[in-house]
Amino acid sequence: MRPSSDVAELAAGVRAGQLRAVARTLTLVEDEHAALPELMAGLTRSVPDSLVVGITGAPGVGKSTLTSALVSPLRARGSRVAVLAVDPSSPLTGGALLADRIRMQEHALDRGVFIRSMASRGRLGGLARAVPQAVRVLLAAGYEVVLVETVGVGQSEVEVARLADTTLVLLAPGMGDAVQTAKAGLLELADVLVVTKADLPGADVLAGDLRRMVRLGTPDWPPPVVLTSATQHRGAGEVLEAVDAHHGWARGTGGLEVRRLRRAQTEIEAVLVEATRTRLGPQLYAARLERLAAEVLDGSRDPYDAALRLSRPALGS
Ligand SMILES: Nc1nc2c(ncn2[C@@H]2O[C@H](COP(=O)(O)OP(=O)(O)O)[C@@H](O)[C@H]2O)c(=O)[nH]1
Ligand SMILES: [Mg+2]
Repeated sequence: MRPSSDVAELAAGVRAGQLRAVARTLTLVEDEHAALPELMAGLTRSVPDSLVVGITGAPGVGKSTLTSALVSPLRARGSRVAVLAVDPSSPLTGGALLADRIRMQEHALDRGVFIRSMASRGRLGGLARAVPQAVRVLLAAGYEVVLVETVGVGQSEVEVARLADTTLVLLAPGMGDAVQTAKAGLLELADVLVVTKADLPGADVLAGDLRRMVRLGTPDWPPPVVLTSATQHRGAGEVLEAVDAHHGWARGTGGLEVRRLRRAQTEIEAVLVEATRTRLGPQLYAARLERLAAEVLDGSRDPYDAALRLSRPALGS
C-alpha cells in the first residue's frame, strides 16, 4: 500500500463504515505502518456524542462475559458498538482471546457490532499510541460506543483503561479482596466498580467492603458498586445505567473533556516516540537506546543528553 490514492480510498472506506476497510486500517495501526500519518489525516473527526468504556480486571474475572452482555442493551438503544480486546502480550494469551471470541459470538452476525482483538507486539508504550488510534478509527467508522477490554491489570493495561471516558474495574469473589484492590490503585482508577459472579458466595461481602472503601476516600465521584451475574443474566443493565450516570456527571463537570484531552496528549507523545523509532529504523533505534542506556548507567552521559541524542540522530552518538 503506497500510492496516496490507496490511502485515500482506505480512509473513505473507513468513513463509510466498510468492515474490511476498518479491519485493514486496524491492522495498519497495529503494525505501525508507514502510511499511518497520511491515513490518520483522513480520519480526523470530532465525535462528541461518543462513549468509550474501559473494562479492566484480572484475567478470568469476567470481562469478556460482561462486555458481551453490555452489547445487547447498547444495541437495543440504537448504538453501533465496537469491542476492542487489547492484548499486550499476544503469543501467550492467544487462548484467552480465542475464548473471548467465542463468548462474544452471539453478536457475530450483527452488522452493528464490530469485535476485534489487538496486540501491541510487546512494545512498551505501543499501546499508548495504538489504542487511542484504534478508538479514533472506530469512531470515524461510525461506532459511537467503543468498549475497550484489557487482558489483565498490569501497568500497561491500567494506562489503557485510563484513556477511556469511563472505566469499569471488575472484581469477583475469591479473586482478591477490597484491600488488595485499593492497594493496587484500582479504586482510584474505577468510575464504576463491578462485582462479577454474584452467583458465587462472597459477592455481597466483597461489594460491602468495596462500598466502605469508596466512602473512606471521599472522591468527587464515588464509584458505584454494581453486582452482576452472567449465569443469572442480571446486572448488565445496572452497569450500563452506572456508566451513563458517570458519563453524564463527567460531561457536566468538564471531567470528560479533561480525559479526552489526556487521550489525545498520550497519543501525541506516543507518536513522537514512535516517529523517532521509525526514522531510525527499529534495529538502529533499539541499538542506540541500549548503548545510551549503558552510558547513562555508567555515568558517562546524563539522561537528558541521551534523550536528545536518541531523538536527533544528526548529533551522532
Ligand atoms: N459463575 C459465574 N461465572 C462467570 C460469570 N461471568 C463469567 N464467568 C466465567 O468466568 C470465566 C472467565 O470469564 P471471562 O469473561 O472470559 O473473563 P475475562 O478473562 O476477564 O475476560 C468463564 O469461564 C466464564 O464463564 C458469572 O457471572 N458467574
Ligand atoms: Mg477476556
